[in-house]
Formats: sequence, C-alpha cells, structure tokens
Amino acid sequence: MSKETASNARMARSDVSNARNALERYSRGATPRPLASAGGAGVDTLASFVESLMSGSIDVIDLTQPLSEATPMIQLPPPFANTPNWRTHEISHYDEKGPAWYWNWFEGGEHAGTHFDAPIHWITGKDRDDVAQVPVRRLVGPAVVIDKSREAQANPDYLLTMNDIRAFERQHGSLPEGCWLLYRTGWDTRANDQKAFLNANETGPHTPGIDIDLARWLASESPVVGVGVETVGTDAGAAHSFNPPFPCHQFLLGANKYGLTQLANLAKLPSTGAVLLVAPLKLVKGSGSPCRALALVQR
Ligand code: 23J
Ligand code: MN
Repeated sequence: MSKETASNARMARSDVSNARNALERYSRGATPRPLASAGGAGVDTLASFVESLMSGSIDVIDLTQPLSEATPMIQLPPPFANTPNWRTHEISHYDEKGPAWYWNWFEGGEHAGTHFDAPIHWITGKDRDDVAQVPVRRLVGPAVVIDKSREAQANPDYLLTMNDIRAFERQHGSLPEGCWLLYRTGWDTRANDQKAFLNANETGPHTPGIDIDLARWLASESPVVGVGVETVGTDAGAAHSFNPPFPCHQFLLGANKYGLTQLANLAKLPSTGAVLLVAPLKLVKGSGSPCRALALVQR
C-alpha cells in the first residue's frame, strides 16, 4: 500500500468513526458541535438563512390545524376512556372582569388537534421520554413528503407499505438521517368535519395509515425520527384490529421515535428539501401535546 493510500484509508476510517460519533450524539439528542472550519461555518450559514428568510426565498408554511371546540377528537370504542373536546372559557373581555384585557383559559387533552406523541404515550415507551424530556434537537429536521392522496381517496383504509418507500427512494433518493416522514393522504380537507374526518361505520373508523411491516421498519431500521400524518392518529382507523394493535404507536414510540398528527398544508411541501419545526408544550410528565408544526421551504 502506498503512503498516500494508507493515509486515505486512515482518513476514511476516522471519517466513518466521526460520522458514527456524530450520529450517536444526535440520537441521544445532544447538540452537534459546529464544524471547526475557519471563519465559523455555523455563523455564516445562519446569516445566509436569515437573508433568505427576509427576502422570501425561504417560505414558512403552517402545517397546523386550527384548535377550537370544533376540532375532531379520536373516538376509542368501549371500554376505553376518551379525550374530551377542546374547550375555552373566557376570563375577561375588556369588561368589569378585566377592563383593559381579554384572556381565556382552556381545557383539553394532550392529544388534541395537531399534536405530538411522545415515546411515553405508549406502553412500549413507558421508560422513555415524556414530552418535556424530548431533546429539542430532534424537533427540527429534514422532512420528506410521500403523497398517497389518490390511493387514500380510492380506498380510505389504504396502508403505506415498504414498497411505497422503496419506490419513493428510487425517485427521490434515500431517506435522510434524522428525517421526519410526512404522509400525505388528502385527509386534511376533512379536518373541519368530525364525521368525515373519523369516517366511522358499523365496522369502526376507516382512515388511511401504515402497515405493520413498514411501521416495524420505520421504528427499528430507518433513519426516520418521527412520522407525521393528516389523520387523527399515526395509526390507520382499522389498526385496533391489527396484530399487534396500533403498530405505529407500538413500534415507533417503543423505539424512542415520535408521532405528529392532524397536519395541514402538506400539499404545499416538496417531496424532499423542506425543514420541519415542531413545538409541543413542555408539559411535565406529558404524554404528548398540541403543537405548532411549521415547515421551511425553498421557493
Ligand atoms: C390512544 C389509543 C389509541 C390511539 C391513540 C391514543 C392516538 O391516536 C393518539 O392520539 O396517540 S390510536
Ligand atoms: Mn396522539
């Protein structure tokens, strides 16, 4: 082996181990250290990001559904307990209870409207993070959008499969490390109508989801940190009778990954290249939280 080849080989090995260490830090939620390059690469990219934001060449898309008393809630069958509807109560409205101020208080479940599922939500993640403990580094990352709205319109029980992911990767490249998989089904158009949104009949709810094998792969082998959907939950409406039941919840939350539901405006995102920002409330011991979900896209 020539000196040069040997040094390349050493370099390659240390690159691999650096990458592995970075990945390791990332998956623990540690903040990656800025690159030690001259001039501070981190500062320059952030300045150019702000410039793009100000010029409008980076757009901010709101992926959040409005949260109100009309927001549809999941309905579990008996004997399971259900989450109440969201409610707001007025404290004062520029009146005798508060002459110069308007404010409300609210009541509602952690899993209301556009919301975040923390690992502790499911029994498989019971020793993992609650919503306050989730590392914020994992709440910002690349988003890939897989569009099955045609399929879901034809079949409300449509299940995303491993083959769909393979086809997506052939067209758009591999899923990036630490990405959020956003699954578009067109269900967002039903979000202001509880009946159409839950789409239940005598056999239970019929809404699109993810099949068992794909849920398992996403949890244990894929580079995905979370799955976002337009429906009431990350699992299909019929997932109560899958084996195991609710495989997205079971596998993803058990693998320290996240769920994000009732998203809007996925149609405005490119298949790859958007950046997702998710902001759940820091509810101590919370199993999840209503959240604001935003995407940054290059115009
Ligand atoms: C509890 C039980 C089953 C399901 C869910 C909650 C959710 O969808 C949720 O919001 O996490 S499927
Ligand atoms: Mn939930």
